[in-house]
Amino acid sequence: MEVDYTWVTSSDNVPVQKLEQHFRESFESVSPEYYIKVPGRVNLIGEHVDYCGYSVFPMAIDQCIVVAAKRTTDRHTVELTNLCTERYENVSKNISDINAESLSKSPSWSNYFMCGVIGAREYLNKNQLKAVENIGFLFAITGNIPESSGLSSSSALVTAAVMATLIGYGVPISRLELAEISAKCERYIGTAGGGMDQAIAVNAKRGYAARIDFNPLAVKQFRLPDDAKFVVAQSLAVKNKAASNDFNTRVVECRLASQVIAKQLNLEWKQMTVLATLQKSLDNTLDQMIELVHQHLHVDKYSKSEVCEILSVSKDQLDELSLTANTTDVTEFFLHQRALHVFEEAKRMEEFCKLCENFGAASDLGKLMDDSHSSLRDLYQCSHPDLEELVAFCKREGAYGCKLTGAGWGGCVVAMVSSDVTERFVRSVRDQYYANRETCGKHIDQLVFATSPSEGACCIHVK
Ligand code: ADP
Ligand code: NG1
Ligand code: MG
Repeated sequence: MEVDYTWVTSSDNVPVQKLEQHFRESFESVSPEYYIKVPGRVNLIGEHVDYCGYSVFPMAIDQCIVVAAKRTTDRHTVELTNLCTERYENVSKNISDINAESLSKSPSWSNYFMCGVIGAREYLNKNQLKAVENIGFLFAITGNIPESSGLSSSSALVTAAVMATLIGYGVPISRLELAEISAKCERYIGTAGGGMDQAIAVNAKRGYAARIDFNPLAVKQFRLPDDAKFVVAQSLAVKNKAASNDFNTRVVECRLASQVIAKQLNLEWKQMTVLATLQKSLDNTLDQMIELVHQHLHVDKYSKSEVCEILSVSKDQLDELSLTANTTDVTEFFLHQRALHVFEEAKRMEEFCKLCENFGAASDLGKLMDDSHSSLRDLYQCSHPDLEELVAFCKREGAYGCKLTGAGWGGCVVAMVSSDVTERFVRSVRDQYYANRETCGKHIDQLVFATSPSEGACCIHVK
């Protein structure tokens, strides 16, 4: 059987030919029927605001997850094998044994994939489920998105799993719906994320960054300035977001900030689960929301008892109403700082979009990225010493702006540099920044690379 590999040629180093071979070796010499490719992303601005209901500005990158797939009719199992590393063990599960509750127990690679399988099955109605009851799957996975580095390897994997399952079942879905169900089912792993990663992975267009709005989900394509390029570099510190409660603590702090302000304003505070809902119900501007933060949230940390007292609830009630399963033991919350970051970052995102629309100066865009990073470090406290060193290096080398991208606590930075000097810039990071650092055997081209907006997810059927 002939496979046309040209659809992945833009994704350097994705060994699709090897994947096909690995598939055949793993699954009794049968060949894949179809392939799914889903890209990672870099977020230019609007960091840690999607789960508060605010808009973001990411673009897809060339690095991607690729799944080779075949349906089976003689067994009702999902069989997984992964070419990336031996750490990712083979897994075989009966489809009826996969359930959402068990997935948050461990953020293993296969559990991310199973989130997608469940997400796809939840999309089916009863009749459709009955019609596919004898279908099982063989899946082989590879990819080159640096994992746990803020480039959204997790969402590319989950979204690919949703697509691979729905396509196998022959169930059509719109791109917006696909993004929404992929975001929902990734939460089964335990992280209470927003929908940025899945929305861009599915809706990206080559050559465009996108502004993504939520509630309802909407995607608007944006041209980036011609005179600037974006360079991604790894700090070498990794952070799996589902392995600690740091990410969810931020989500919860934003929720509590919203509810504490709402209570003080005599609003229905239980409904104010995200900051954007509070803003909407007050019909306020972002500047007015910033004012409210200063008026109603103190800078010192809040204890859990203090939050309970303000909201007039017991600790158990607070756990139930506002916290996630892995944040019930958190004892202190920084509400002022987190809410201030979100409202100011939402403003920066709006300014960034306006500048892109009006062909604004690259230096002004860069300044917004710098301010975003400072806020993530100082107010949101999700930077890392290695990220700080890398940001400082990029700024010294002349980047217009530089910030951490994704959730932080490690992972990558994105630097905006003049198109004329991109090659020189990448060379300096490569030759000077990484020269004396332990790079854990990673290829230098994976550590730092210039990137331009890539295409969203696609499926290729083998002829
Ligand atoms: P990211 O910022 O990359 O999205 P996350 O902490 O959200 O980081 O998710 C990282 C996890 O996603 C990894 O620990 C692994 O379980 C899974 N993952 C990422 N890439 C792959 C891959 N190529 N194959 C299998 N699992 C992967
Ligand atoms: P990463 O770091 O790529 O896992 C996470 C969230 C995003 C967003 C960013 C911060 C998930 C799946 N992803 O991305 O929704 O909140 O952090 O802007 O939860
Ligand atoms: Mg992720």
